Amino acid sequence: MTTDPAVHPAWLPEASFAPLGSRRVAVDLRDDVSPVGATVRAEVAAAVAAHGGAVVDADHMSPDVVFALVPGDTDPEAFTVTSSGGAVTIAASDARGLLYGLFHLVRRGEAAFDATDGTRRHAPHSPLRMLDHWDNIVVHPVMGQVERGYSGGSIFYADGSVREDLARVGQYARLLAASGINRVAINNVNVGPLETRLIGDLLPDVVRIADVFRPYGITTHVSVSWASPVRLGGLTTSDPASPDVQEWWAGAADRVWAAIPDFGGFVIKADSEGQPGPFAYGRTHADGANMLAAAVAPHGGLVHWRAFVYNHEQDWRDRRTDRAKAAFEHFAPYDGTFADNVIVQIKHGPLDFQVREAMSPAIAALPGTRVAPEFQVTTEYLGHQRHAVYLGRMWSELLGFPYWGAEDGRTLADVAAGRHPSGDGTRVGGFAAVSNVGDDVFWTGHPFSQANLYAWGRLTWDPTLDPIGILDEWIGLTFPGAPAAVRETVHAVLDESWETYELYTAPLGVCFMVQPGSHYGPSPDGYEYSPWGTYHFADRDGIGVDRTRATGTGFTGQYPAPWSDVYESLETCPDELLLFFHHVPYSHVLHSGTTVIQHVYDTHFEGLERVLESVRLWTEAEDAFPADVAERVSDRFAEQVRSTTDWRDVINTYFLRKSGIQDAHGRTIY
Ligand code: GCV
Repeated sequence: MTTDPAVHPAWLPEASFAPLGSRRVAVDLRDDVSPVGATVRAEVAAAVAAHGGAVVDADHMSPDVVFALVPGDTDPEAFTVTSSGGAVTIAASDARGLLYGLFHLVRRGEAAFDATDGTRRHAPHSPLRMLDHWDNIVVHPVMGQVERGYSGGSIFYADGSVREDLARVGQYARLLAASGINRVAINNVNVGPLETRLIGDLLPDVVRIADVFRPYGITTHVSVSWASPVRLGGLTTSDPASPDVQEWWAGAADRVWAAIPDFGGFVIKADSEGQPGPFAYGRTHADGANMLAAAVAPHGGLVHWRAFVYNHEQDWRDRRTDRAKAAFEHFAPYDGTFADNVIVQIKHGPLDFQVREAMSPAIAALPGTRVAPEFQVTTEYLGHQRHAVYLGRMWSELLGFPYWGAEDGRTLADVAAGRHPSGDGTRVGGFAAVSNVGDDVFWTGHPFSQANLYAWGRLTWDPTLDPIGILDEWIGLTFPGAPAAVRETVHAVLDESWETYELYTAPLGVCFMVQPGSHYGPSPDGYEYSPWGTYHFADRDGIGVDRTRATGTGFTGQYPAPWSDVYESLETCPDELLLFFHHVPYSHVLHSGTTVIQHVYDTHFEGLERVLESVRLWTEAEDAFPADVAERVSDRFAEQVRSTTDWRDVINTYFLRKSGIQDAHGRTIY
């Protein structure tokens, strides 16, 4: 719990502990000796020491707050809050529940003690709430220390090895526990030769990291290379059918769990973007996943097997291949065959974390499989934490997507919790997301991007939370006691910032109009003639990808009803996904009443206008913010304005030149 004063405290500044720390607090953990129990005691002791309260005996001294271990609840992370006459009791069957209860009190502040009398149980939506770090031990010549990281170096690694001093990881663990995250994968899914050794001779370093995460209820996972038996074990094959390979993995698992008995398991990216996998041996992803699963099963371990499998060496001339179809094609046929301890981790969209793309139909196609939808907290395609973009609303919309229509009501979040309409209710998965944290003093590059990390944790705990309410919590915690202007300004800048980003970047569900490689800034044809399979097919007459069954790639057929028909038909396809599913002329009239081309112009002008308005509001209020935050945010806004202007002019000019159709309002396009 030692915090480095040089590092921004994010949503746990000392002041947020005042309501708890100024009270008389009893901690009744019976004979619990768990590391998390020790954390609960230490957090309470530190809070009362800092804020004038006291640790008291529950039986004799009528405390204001009681933390009590009470047997009964089958969910070790759940807790109940009982309010009675201004006093509050947090009860849980496990210290982990008490820790979440403690952070619940911190989050609620004084309001927790004003609550009307009563008892309420709080429990997480699912038991797997994971962050994946794409951190490399060795700095990658192109991707850097943290792949798709925009927050400096890695908090885990420096100078080619695991950091000696992991205090920063401890602070991170505390922040994550206070938001609801309970698992972290510590290295990139693109696993290099050195990183492969994390389950070999570098295992003692993983032990050290797990030791730092454990007291905050966070389980450690490692990304492994499919080629480990060859790279580490000296075998000549990684064929999952080979008894030698099976034995090697079983031995590797034995060694890992002997060193870290509560280790979480392996994350794996196989046969994807150049990573090795079972295809090389003519095996399926089910063969591969189940072989690994058998190795870790005796230890209660999990295999997070990623479904991001597609052909990245596609010929753009070949119109039959549609990258969007790949995950479904590779995984749906094997539904029901994955072992109980395999979690198939599927990106929320069928392409790659775009600002707007359709939902992945693969997520709905695996009723007999444990599924974890994967999200990106780091903003690879959403402005690299240089643009102020709050993602809570986007995630909330995605998590609430009714895969079988509004009448059925079951959502993406329901599937993650095992509530698939054709499932038996036992296939409980969870959530995963790529972290946005680095060794930056603000953790996330843009100070406002902290709100995304916070929101991700909160939504994994309860996907039905109001994302603007979560943002409000974050503001209150991060800027305690700040004048009203701070709250108002952050809301004004962030509440609709996802929609704003969509306005000034790729329109109507067109994807990948970004600079190849970096994925920052506009490049409408950047991926148009590339092997990556991400095309929009703009020509002089129109734009969009025909993914219909009638005339296109047939992707719409991967959806359950009603979406298979809703997306198939031009009449019913929602405007925001029109170009994801259909190729239309620029003169096509949207449901909104405007044409495609005019929509492009209007939204790109509006997007920049909105950003300039945000900057105006920010400039008026920046003095109300802490000086270090103000300085960083102002720098980021300067870049956002430059970049947004670029987006507006490049996209508008591209479409004017393609279509030859003038802007109806005669604005400047180049
Ligand atoms: C870790 C995208 C990113 C890659 C990333 C990959 C993945 O393609 O650009 O950097 O690799 O997704 O999710 O595996």
